[in-house]
Amino acid sequence: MRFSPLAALALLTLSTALRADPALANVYARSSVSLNGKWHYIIDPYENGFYDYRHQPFDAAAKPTGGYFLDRQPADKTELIEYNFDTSPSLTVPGDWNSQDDRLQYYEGTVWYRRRFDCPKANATDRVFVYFGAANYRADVYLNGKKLGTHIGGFTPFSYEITALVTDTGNSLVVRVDNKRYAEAVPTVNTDWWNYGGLTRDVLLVQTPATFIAAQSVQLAPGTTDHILATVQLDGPQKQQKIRLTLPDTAITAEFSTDADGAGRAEIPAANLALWSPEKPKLYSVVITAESDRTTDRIGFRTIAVRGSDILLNGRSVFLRGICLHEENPQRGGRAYSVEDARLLLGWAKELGCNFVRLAHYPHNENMARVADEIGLMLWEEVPVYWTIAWENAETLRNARTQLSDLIERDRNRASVIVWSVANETPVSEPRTRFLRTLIETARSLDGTRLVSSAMEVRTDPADSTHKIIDDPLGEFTDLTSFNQYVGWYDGLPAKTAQIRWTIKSEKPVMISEFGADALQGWHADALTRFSEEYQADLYRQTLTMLQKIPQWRGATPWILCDFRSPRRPLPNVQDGWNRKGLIGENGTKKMAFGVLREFYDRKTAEAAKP
Ligand code: GCB
Repeated sequence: MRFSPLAALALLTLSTALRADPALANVYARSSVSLNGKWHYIIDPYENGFYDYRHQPFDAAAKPTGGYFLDRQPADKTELIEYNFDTSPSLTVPGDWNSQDDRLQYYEGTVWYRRRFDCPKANATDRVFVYFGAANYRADVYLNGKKLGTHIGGFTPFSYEITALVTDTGNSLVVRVDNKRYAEAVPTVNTDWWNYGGLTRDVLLVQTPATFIAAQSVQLAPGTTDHILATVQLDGPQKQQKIRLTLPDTAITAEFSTDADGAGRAEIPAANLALWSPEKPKLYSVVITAESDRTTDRIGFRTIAVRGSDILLNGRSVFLRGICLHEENPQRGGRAYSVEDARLLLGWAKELGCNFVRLAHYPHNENMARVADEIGLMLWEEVPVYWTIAWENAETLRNARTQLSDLIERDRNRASVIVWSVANETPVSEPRTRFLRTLIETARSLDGTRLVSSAMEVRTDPADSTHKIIDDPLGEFTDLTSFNQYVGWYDGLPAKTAQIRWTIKSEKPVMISEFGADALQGWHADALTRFSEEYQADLYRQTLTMLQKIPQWRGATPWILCDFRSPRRPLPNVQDGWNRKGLIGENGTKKMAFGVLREFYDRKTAEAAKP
């Protein structure tokens, strides 16, 4: 498809009318058309799509024979001329490109996606948005040749309003996705997971009324279990509206108004709510009706707090029987994205006896939190501030804050989410602590009702390798003392666990955010042979014994539920590109250590059930 210069001019005029895009929270409750499915793609490692045509005599009438699409304004890249996508092959969206095309397994660079669609409007005044669940890492989005914007960050949702650009038929949506790694990016160049590229989550065409409910929060009012605090944000010309909120299964109902900025807020008496817990994951339907729009959601109500060394769920001390998870479906291969994937992964966590899951190391897709709400699992959600980050780069901080805020905005109504984590294993330094404190403040200012933490590191006494000290200065600002420790794997053999002495000054609850050992599923040897199932099972047994000596110990998320792909793991015939610390192998078969942890969690469950 090509645009005449005249059409391009018309688009430029329209673009000045395009406004910043409001958030599209609770998107799955909206009327939408899925743009999932087959998208044509072109692999472009040399960025030829941004070839500067101005250096060539450009004749709009001439049909180019070479090249496929060219950007006529490389400086701001606002105009895209498309050529022959139609003859290119297609990738399935959602889905990472690495597991769909052998040429792309290790690819890190640019791929151009194109999809055509029709968009008949239900009402002439409706607004239209294109919504992306995520694209890793950078996405430049063009509709009908006109640039909509650029999004940075591989795991958070974004949308663009296309009301003024979209036509009833024959629209062309082009997305350039680039998953190159950069030192100043979040995450940085160094990680221990596969850098899956592409349009990895749902793409939706969303229609809303002219003024619509752009964001809402419906949660227990802080410090209470009998009041709901509701906030609503309208977007559109008709900012002042009457809002009605109801929980149709109850007598709870409230009316309030939005102000001149479209913001509304009400504290609503809500006696006798059944509180959400992993044992009884009660969700209420919540209906918000404005004069011009209506949304529904299913929301659970619970409290989470820390008192001394205890984590209190609905006022009762709880032990977090957890496990870590990467967003990967080991059986199918590639990134997980669907409700079915969430049911598979979280179903395994349930089978393990968990009441808690750490979604490492970046925001997982929204289905994970929704399924966790439904089946009863508490969650730790995290942003990819991992290992080393450009701590002194202001743009890096802005990027990390945006990823964190977008995650909080997306999942703030999910009862399952109890912890926002701002980082993983970041070596202590002043600039790093300053950076992470800013993120902690961001999380607290957006959501004062959840715990905030970070997976910290252990320090070994230089004079005694069995003396472990937890004194990361960041711990002063987090709600939990959470740290990763690998005694018995990266630090001696499992028997060393029996000698460990801990110095943990803080009284806060200790949450062991990682421990573990690699094991190749199906490979058996004695308990001292690394990579055998026996070694891993023994490490689990001995580590659990060691941790019970920590008086403030209130939970663990061992590393990790399933084996996952990682380019850092090349050991032939053992790793073959997989991190083998899963309790479940790459084919979905459970290893011996799965049983060890399940037994321990069953005991913990039985203890908790005692009056
Ligand atoms: C860690 C990291 C995790 C790694 C794991 C390992 O400490 O937090 O991302 O995958 O160790 O297997 O070494």
